Amino acid sequence: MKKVLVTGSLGQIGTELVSKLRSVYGDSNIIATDIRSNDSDVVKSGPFEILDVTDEQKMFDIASKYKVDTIIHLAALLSATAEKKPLLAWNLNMGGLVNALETARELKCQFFTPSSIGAFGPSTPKDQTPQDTIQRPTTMYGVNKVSGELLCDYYYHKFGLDTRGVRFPGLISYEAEPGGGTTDYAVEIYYEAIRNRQYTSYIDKGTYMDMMYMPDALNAILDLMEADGSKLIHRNAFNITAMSFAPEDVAAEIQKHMPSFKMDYQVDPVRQAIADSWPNSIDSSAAQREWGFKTEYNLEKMTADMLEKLGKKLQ
Ligand code: AKB
Repeated sequence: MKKVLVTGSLGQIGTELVSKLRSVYGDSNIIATDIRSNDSDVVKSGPFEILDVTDEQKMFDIASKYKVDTIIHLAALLSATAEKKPLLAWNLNMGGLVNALETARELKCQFFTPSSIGAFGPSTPKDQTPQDTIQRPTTMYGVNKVSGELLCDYYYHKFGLDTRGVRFPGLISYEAEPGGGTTDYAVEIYYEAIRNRQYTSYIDKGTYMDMMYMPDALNAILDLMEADGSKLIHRNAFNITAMSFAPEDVAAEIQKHMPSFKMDYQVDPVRQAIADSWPNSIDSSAAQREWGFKTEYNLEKMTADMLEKLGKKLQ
């Protein structure tokens, strides 16, 4: 039975991951942490501690107090916010990661942290981006993600720490909204469709990015953590994806359920430049081969589920 510390538990991934982990490993075995608190299930349904991930001593104290054997480090600033506040992004994203890795090393924990399609840049092959390829990102977030991938590899080779990770595409979910990402439009569009039957996209038509529905992302984390470590060649930065689409594709899919839905564009140059520097679609065959990565949701199935679940939530 695992005992897991999760950082950034009140974020988009953390909110759903904590509840999934609690259902699998038991409420008291999942220690949720975040820099803030609220009255959500994450805080109420099991152990919860306030943690600023730049405070290494506090992270170590919490991990020791609960005798955790696994750390899932999610706390980070996303791409668009990191571009607005690059120094804060460096300090939080890299400082938090190194503190989490050090805590894991001292307590001999298994370790997971996500990388992102943001770890690629304009000189990376754009279509079916290979697992191993050129990584020269032009964003602070991308610099953090490439550095993080290398740092996790380093802790594995140098200290034998069982580090694991994936490169997430844009994640779409209805429980907690993302914040400060470039792919957030693909979540906002569903909220606005239900609320106003209208969405103004800050990402231009024809801009393709990889995406994934949250249930597939959560299964990927659990599957990779449970996978046989001896079979993992790429431990820390597996390309994973479920679909690749542009804004007009998701609008057309929503219109199948909601014919009156309309979308127009008001392109945000900062987020558009980030999106333009990322792949159109990535190749996830290494993840499929090494630990059986698979997905259930394509754009059609995800849209039907999002509109139904979000519709109920916003009623
Ligand atoms: C972002 O847009 O910053 C994130 C990501 C793809 O890493 N959703």
